[in-house]
Formats: sequence, structure tokens, C-alpha cells
Amino acid sequence: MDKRVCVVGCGYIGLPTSAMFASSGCDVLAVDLSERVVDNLNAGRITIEEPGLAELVADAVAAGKLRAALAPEPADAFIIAVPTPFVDDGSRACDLSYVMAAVESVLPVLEEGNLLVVESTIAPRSIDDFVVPAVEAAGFRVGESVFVAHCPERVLPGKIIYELVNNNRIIGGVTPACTAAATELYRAFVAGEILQTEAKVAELSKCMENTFRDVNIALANELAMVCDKLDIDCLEVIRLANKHPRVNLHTPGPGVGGHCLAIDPYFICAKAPETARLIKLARDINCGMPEFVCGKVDAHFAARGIAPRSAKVVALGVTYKGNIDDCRQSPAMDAIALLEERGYSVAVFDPHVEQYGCSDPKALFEGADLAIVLTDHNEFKGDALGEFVTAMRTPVIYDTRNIVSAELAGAQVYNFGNGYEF
Ligand code: SAJ
Repeated sequence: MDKRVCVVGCGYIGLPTSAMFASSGCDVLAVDLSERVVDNLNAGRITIEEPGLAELVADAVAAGKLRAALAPEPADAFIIAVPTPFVDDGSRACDLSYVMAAVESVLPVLEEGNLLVVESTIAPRSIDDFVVPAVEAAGFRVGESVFVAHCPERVLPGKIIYELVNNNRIIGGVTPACTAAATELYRAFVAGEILQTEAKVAELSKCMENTFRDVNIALANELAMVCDKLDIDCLEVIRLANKHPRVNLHTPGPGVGGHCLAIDPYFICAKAPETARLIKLARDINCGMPEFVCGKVDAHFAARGIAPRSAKVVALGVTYKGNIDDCRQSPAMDAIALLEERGYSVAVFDPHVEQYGCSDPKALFEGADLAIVLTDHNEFKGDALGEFVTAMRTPVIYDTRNIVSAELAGAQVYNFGNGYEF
């Protein structure tokens, strides 16, 4: 394909997308506000970590197919891949300001026949209610003189290049002509199925994918709390219920983090606050899990007559899930803050986060009364903590991720299955 493609936003999605279009023959201009990102890219270097991306970018730049700039230039297609944070006012509604600024930056160079695609995750109806009016205010007729679509990304960091090519792709146009134009563009590198629909359907299906997971995790977390009250092993309940061919209970834990599951459901709630009750309740349940976990720690020490200020706790893991270095919206961070607020002395260890790394982890366990596992890193799984627990004053482990061997030598291990004993 020999189209000119301009991608606005050179982050985890925009940069790999630029590289994919360039390697499929398009002339790509990658736009970013950061001079550092632009200069590095023009020198063939990248500023994010993603397997396979550095080579792809270096080759595309060397071949003259990919270059970077601070502002958009005329092209056949424009792709918006900027962040969508949430509004920090309690509603956590979708903050469209970066997306709209990116759209505004494209308008001065937009020409008749062009295609404008938003890839950023956005609340349902954002394209129809905000992007289309902005484009039409600049003198175009969407579906006639320019074409607008939403094509949400669904890739998992660490596997972005593979998933960009092979995942099924939802393409939602404002009109059928818009859908057709975007489909033709993405065929440049997408090998997966292209699922054509309307823009607002594409927006809501992306938000619902992550909401489905969040609601199901909330159900598992609620079950863990019910089992705690009733002295029932919830992990055994889940194991047995999941033997049913149509049941798939998720895994309970200290809460839900990351920039997707912990954010996208609010985009729906903010659009229909009176109606999206289950989605909001699931968010509340998952956000309450760090508090539940800390309540268990309080009860454990209270039963032994130990005040929080006399107890030393080792917190294992700060990231929102295992084997990554991402701490965004991490429930582990929330649990640690709550323990510190209560007066516990907390030593934090996370081998995946520089700030919390430690050359001698055993020293952190010295004299500790409790180790609490908050993230499912491989370094904490099975018997891996065995070499450290010997340094503890009371070798007790509270494993909120259900990854430590129940028979770990030299320690008493509690998890969401036997946690009612904790
Ligand atoms: N978690 C549980 N119990 C479970 C499963 C997960 O407590 O049974 C927790 C994890 O520990 C973590 C959080 O949920 O804190 C989210 O982890 P995740 O692996 O489910 O999701 P993300 O945020 O890393 O990636 C998701 C993915 N979406 C879905 O699986 C529906 C990914 O495919 C999307 O590309 C990504 O969101 C996105 O960008 O939307």
C-alpha cells in the first residue's frame, strides 16, 4: 500500500501502529508533542520498551518510510492514538481533551477525501457527539467529503506487534462509507478478521470488553468475602463450580489495577449513571479490596494483642499484575498506603520496579511479623519465599494472589482459600 499516513501520538499504540503501516509500504509521519521522542525517532531510536519494535522502527526509518515531526502534515489518512485519562472529579468520566486537541491539530491540514481514525479508548458516543461536530465545523461533510471512524486497539503490552497483526479488529465508521475507507486502510497489515460496525458500537464494545472482566473479578472478590464470613474455602468453591461447562468464575485478589479494567467501566457509568448500576457496584467492590485485605491484617494482629505500630510487615509487589513494571492504579500500592496509614512499619519489595528492588531481600524480612503477597510475580511463586522466611520474627504469609505453596517449609501460609483462619 502506498498511502500517506499521519499518526498523532507516539506511545505504546501509536508508535507500533506507525511502524506497521511503514513496513507495509505506507509513507508514515509520526507526530508527537515531545521533541525528545521526535528527535529519537528520526534517528531510528525508540523511547518505549516493546519486543521487536526497535528493529521495526530502525528499518522503517532507514528505508525512508517513517519519519517524525511535532505537527501533522497533509496525508491520506490520520490516526489519533493519544491517551484518554479520566476526569479527576469523582465521576471518572472519559477526559477527551487530548483526543480533541489531536483532532484540532489535524483540521488545518485535512483535505477532501481524507480518512480520520480515532484509536484511543473513548466513551460511547464520543465520535458522534464531539469528533464529527468538530470536523463538520471545519467545513467538511462526514461520510461525503471526509471519512471518520473509531478503530479501538486491543493489544497486550509485550505482545503488541504480534497482536496488531493477528487480533480481530473492530472498525466502526460514522457511515458505511467511513467504515469501508477505514477497512481498506487497516487491511494494509491486519491479518485478523475485520469486524465492521458503527462508531458508537465500536466505542462501547471496547469499553465492555474490559468491563466484562472487571465485573467478573468483582464477583470472585465478593465470593471471597462471603466465604471469609462463612468459613468456607472459596478457592475450592471456584475450582468445583468451574467444573460446570458454562461457568468460569475468575480469581479473587487484592483488587483490580492497570489503565484499562480500572478505568474503562467508569466511561460507561459516567454516560449512564442511573442505569449502569452493576458496572458501578463492581468497581466499588474491586476498589474496596485493599481495605478488606488490610482489615484481615488488623484482625490477625488484634487477635494476638499486637498493635499496628509494634508490627513489621513485608509487602511483596507493587505493580498491578505479575511480571510487569506497571504501577498504574495498582491495588498493591493502595494496600501498602492503607497499612502505613494504620501505623504498621512496612518494608516494600518488588524485583520488577527499580525503586523497590533490593540486592539483599532477606534483610527486609529480618524481624518481620507478616509477609503479604500483593502481586503475582514469578519471584514469589511456589517455594520461592522459603529462603527469606527464616529471617522473620513470626514466619506468617498472607498470600492475596494464591501463588505461594501452602506447604512452604518454615512458614504458616494463608490465602483467599483458608483466609478465614487468618
Ligand atoms: N485480575 C484479578 N483476577 C482475575 C484476573 C485479573 O484480580 O481473575 C486483576 C489483575 O491482577 C490486574 C487486573 O485484574 O490487577 C487487570 O489485569 P488483566 O490482565 O485482566 O488486564 P490488563 O489491564 O493488563 O489488559 C486488559 C486486557 N483486556 C481484557 O482481557 C478484556 C487486554 O486485552 C486489553 O488490551 C487491555 O486491557 C486494554 O488496553 O484495554
